[in-house]
Amino acid sequence: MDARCSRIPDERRGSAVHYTAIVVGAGFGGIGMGVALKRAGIDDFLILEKENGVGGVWRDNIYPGCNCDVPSHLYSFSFAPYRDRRIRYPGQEQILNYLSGVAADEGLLPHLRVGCPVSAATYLEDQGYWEVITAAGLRLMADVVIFAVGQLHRPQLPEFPGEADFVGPTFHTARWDDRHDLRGLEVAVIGTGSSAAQILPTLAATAARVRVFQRTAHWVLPKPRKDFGHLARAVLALPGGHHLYRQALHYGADTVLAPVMWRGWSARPVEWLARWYLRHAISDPALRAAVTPDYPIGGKRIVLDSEYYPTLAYPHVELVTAPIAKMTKEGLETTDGAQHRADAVVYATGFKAPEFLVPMRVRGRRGVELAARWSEGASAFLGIAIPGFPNLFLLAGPNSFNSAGSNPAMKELQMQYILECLRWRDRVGAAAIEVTEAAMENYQQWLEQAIATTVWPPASSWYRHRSGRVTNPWPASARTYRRMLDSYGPESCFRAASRRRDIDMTEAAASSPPRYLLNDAG
Ligand code: N01
Repeated sequence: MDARCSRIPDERRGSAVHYTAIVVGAGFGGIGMGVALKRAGIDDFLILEKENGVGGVWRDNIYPGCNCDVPSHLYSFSFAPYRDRRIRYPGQEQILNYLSGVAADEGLLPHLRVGCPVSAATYLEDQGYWEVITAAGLRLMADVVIFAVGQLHRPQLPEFPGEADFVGPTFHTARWDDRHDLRGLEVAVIGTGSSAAQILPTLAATAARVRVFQRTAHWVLPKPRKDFGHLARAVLALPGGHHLYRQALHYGADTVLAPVMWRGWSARPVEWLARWYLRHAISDPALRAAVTPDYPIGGKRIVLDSEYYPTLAYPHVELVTAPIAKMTKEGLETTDGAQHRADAVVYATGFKAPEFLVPMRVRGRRGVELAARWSEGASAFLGIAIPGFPNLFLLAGPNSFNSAGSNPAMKELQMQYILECLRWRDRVGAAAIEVTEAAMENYQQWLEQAIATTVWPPASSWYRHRSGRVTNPWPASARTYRRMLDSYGPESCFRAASRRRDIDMTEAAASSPPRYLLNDAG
C-alpha cells in the first residue's frame, strides 16, 4: 500500500483532519505503540515517520557489520516473540525485517505515513487538542500525541578545521553510503564506541589499512557467539524453552549488568571480567595500555564485542590516540604533528542523544516551549509525561534508556503506562490529563539522588547533556522501573481537566503526591 505522507489530505478533506492519537516515529517505540493502541480498541490513529520506511535505528544503520549487542529473544516484543533456534544475534537486516513484519502482521500499514517529518506540535488550549504540523505543511489534529522518536537517531558530527580540504568521502556510521567501495583503501575511523567496534572488523577484512582514532578508551566485554550451540538449541526446542530463555536473559541482565552502573563493589565482578578479557585478547602491552579505560566500568555504555580487540592487533590496523588537530587534503593531522593518510573517513562519533525531540517545536499550555523547559537538559516524569503538556506522552523519553538490558522491553512498559493513563482519563471522564508539578518534582528529586549513586556523572558520554546533567539512562534496574510505573500511576500523579475548554486543570487525586524513596532503586 502507499503509505506516503501526501495521502493524508486525500483521506479526509477539509481543515479538521482529526485523530484520536498521533504517534511520531516508526521504530520499535512507534510500532509497539501502534500495536498497543489497536489492541486497546483505539483504531483512529496515525503513525508519522520522517524517513521512508519503518525501523528507526535499524533502518538508519546499514554500515557493514551492524548488529545488536542484545540477543533477539530479549530484543523483541513480548507480543511478537523472536523464536529462532539457530541464531542468537541476528544482523541489522533481520531485525529490520522483524519490525517490518510486526507492522504488517498487526495491521499497522493503513495507519502509517512515511516521509512525513513532524515540525511542530502545539496544544490548542481553547480547543483542548494537539495541532501537529508536518514539514510539508500538513495540519493534523489529535486528542493525544505520543513521541516515539528514540534517542540515537541524529548523528553527532564533529567539526574539524580543514574539513573542506579533504578530498575523499566522509560519512557517519548511521548515514552509510554504499556507493563508495572502501576495499583496498586506507580508511580512518573516528571513535571507539559500539558502532566503531562493529564496523572495524568488516572494514579491516578488505581495506588496505585502517586507522582508528580513539579519544577515550571504552570498556569492552566479550560477546557470546552469534549462533546457538547444540545444547542451547535442544533447550529451545523444549516446550516453553524460548520463553524461559527470554526470562533468564531479562533477569540475568538485571541482576548482573544493571549493578555495574552503581559506585562501589557491585561493578567489580564485571570489571574483573573486562580486564581479564583485555589481557586475553591483546598481547601487546603498549596496545593493551592504550585501550585500558581510565574511568570506572559502566561510566559509558559498555561495548559488547569479541572481534574489536583482536582486529585492533592486526598489522594493518593502527590505533591513534593523539587528538585530531585538523583534516588535510590527504587525511588527518594529530596534535603531535603526525600526518595520517586516509582515502575515506568514517565518523563513528555517536549521536546527539541528549537533544530530545529536536528539531520539532513543541508548545504546551500557555504557549510554553518544551525547548525552553528543557534548556538545561530534558526531564519527564518516569521518562513519559511532562507537566504543562496535557495528553502528551513520550516513549524512550529522558532517563529511560536501559543501559543494561532490553530497550524494547522498557518501551513495552511505557506503552502499558500510557494506555493506563488513557483508561484513567476515560474513567474520570476527563478530556485532558497531565502529570502534576508536585509529582514531577518528587520524581526529579529521587532521580537525582539515584543518579548520584551511579558512576555516570564524571565521564563524558551521550548519557549527559552539555549542562552536565545525566539525561538519558535509567539509573536503576528494569525491575525498579516496572515497580515505579505500577506504584505511581495516573490516579496519584496526574490531574485532569473535566472539559476541553478548562484552561486551569483541577487537581484530581494528587492531593498528597508520592515521595520516592532512594531505596526504590535496586
Ligand atoms: O557512539 P558513542 P556509537 N573526536 O557515542 C568519539 C547504541 N548502539 O554510535 O568517548 C574524536 O558510543 C567518542 O569519544 P569519547 C549503543 O547504545 C547500539 O558507537 O566521547 N572522537 C566515542 O568513542 C551505543 O552506546 C548498537 O571521548 C570523537 C565515539 O566517538 C550508542 O548507540 C550498535 C569525537 C562515539 O561513541 C552509540 O554508539 C551500535 C571527536 N570530536 C550503537 N566525537 C547495538 O548493538 C566523538 N568521538 C544495539
